[in-house]
Amino acid sequence: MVRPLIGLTGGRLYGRDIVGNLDVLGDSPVDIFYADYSRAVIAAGGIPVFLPLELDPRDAVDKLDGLLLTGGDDIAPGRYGAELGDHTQLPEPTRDDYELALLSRAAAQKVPTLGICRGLQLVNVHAGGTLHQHVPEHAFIEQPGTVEQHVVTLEAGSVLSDLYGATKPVNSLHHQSVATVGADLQVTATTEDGGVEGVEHRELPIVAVQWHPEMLTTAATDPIFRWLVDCAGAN
Ligand SMILES: [Mn+2]
Repeated sequence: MVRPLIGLTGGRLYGRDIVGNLDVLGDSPVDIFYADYSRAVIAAGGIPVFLPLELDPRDAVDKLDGLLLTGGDDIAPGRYGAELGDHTQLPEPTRDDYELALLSRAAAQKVPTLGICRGLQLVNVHAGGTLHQHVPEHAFIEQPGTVEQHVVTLEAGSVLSDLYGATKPVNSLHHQSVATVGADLQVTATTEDGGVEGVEHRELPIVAVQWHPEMLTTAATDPIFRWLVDCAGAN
């Protein structure tokens, strides 16, 4: 079997952000992604491909079998009609533009897509939904990402319940969350406090989770990466 190509999004730093770098490289862009994502994709049988921000999103998606929208900084609130909140990070218009365009192309081409954390929020904003800009009670950023912080309840009959069963303990490293749900999305994972932790598109192969499966100790066998790779392989 040919291993499917899975595109990974990431962030951008500069040489000056990297400890010990040479001054001459201070203004040089450095594209980054967390290897937990690529490791999980490899373990699930896929070939991860990093997607640089300058790559035409249509060219990228048309070569890919699947897309993984990864975690990262906050989406600019203007994307969902809100003002910048006191606790919201400054906008990164290039990454927002790029990932929204990737998702548009993936949806148009029915390319299987998994969103994680920021990726879930992006799926929701892309569908016209909005975000709560600060939910500190879900931001357990002082503890390792391997620690399960709360349980999510999965909607019967959904992809997520097929993968995990009725409930699942998860980590929680996010300070934003879904407020109003976008068009054609179904909420399929929730917390006791009413938080949205998983959404699925009603017609397209798009699944997104608010937790970080790639950081849990079970990452190498987490069925959500197998779902992405299997759907991508069948695409
Ligand atoms: Mn949470």
